[in-house]
Amino acid sequence: MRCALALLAVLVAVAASPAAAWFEGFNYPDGPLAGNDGWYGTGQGINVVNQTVQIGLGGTAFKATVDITPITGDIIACSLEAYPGISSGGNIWAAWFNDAAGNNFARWYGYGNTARPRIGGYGLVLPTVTLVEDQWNRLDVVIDQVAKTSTFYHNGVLLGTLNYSVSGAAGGVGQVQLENFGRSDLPEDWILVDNISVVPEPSSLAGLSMLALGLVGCLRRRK
Ligand SMILES: [Ca+2]
Repeated sequence: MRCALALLAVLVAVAASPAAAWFEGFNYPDGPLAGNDGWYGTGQGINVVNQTVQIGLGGTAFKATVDITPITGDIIACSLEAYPGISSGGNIWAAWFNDAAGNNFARWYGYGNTARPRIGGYGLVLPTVTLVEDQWNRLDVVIDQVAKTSTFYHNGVLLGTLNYSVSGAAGGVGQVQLENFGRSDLPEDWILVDNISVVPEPSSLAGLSMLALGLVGCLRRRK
């Protein structure tokens, strides 16, 4: 029942918004992510593996980018799932949620088994979170375009809020990026990412964002 209510909340939120939600499940053939359905970028180490994306294993430093029809609204929820892989203690990956011009609203970055909230390349960070091993972890960001803040969650637990105004991001989320740091000194380190979504919510329904977050946990995970 709780799932049904959460699903209804999401459907209402999406239906009431002028912009559609965006979802990426990486249902592509194994191989480089770039080249599939709008994803671009040149480098090695961001690959589709069994309909998820594996980042790391050395490779080269680059970002796989997709430009999307901007998701607008006072409140925008951005989510992804991450499965921790081998970590040697050096940062190897990042996921960026940007505006159409590439200015950053929020990003995650970390080792193969950690994630840390940050704004762009600025020194605005929250403490590092260790991902739960042997399972998919949910990472959510709720962007408030009025307050210019991004609030981060790990598996539904509030991590904190950062103000992104320094980046100049505006106009909604228009670009998503996955980054491989190209750590040739950490050739075995990796992480999996899947099910990235960007969902607009009118401010009048902002309170429903938590229900939407709960929905993800209710849904049986798809490949
Ligand atoms: Ca998938």
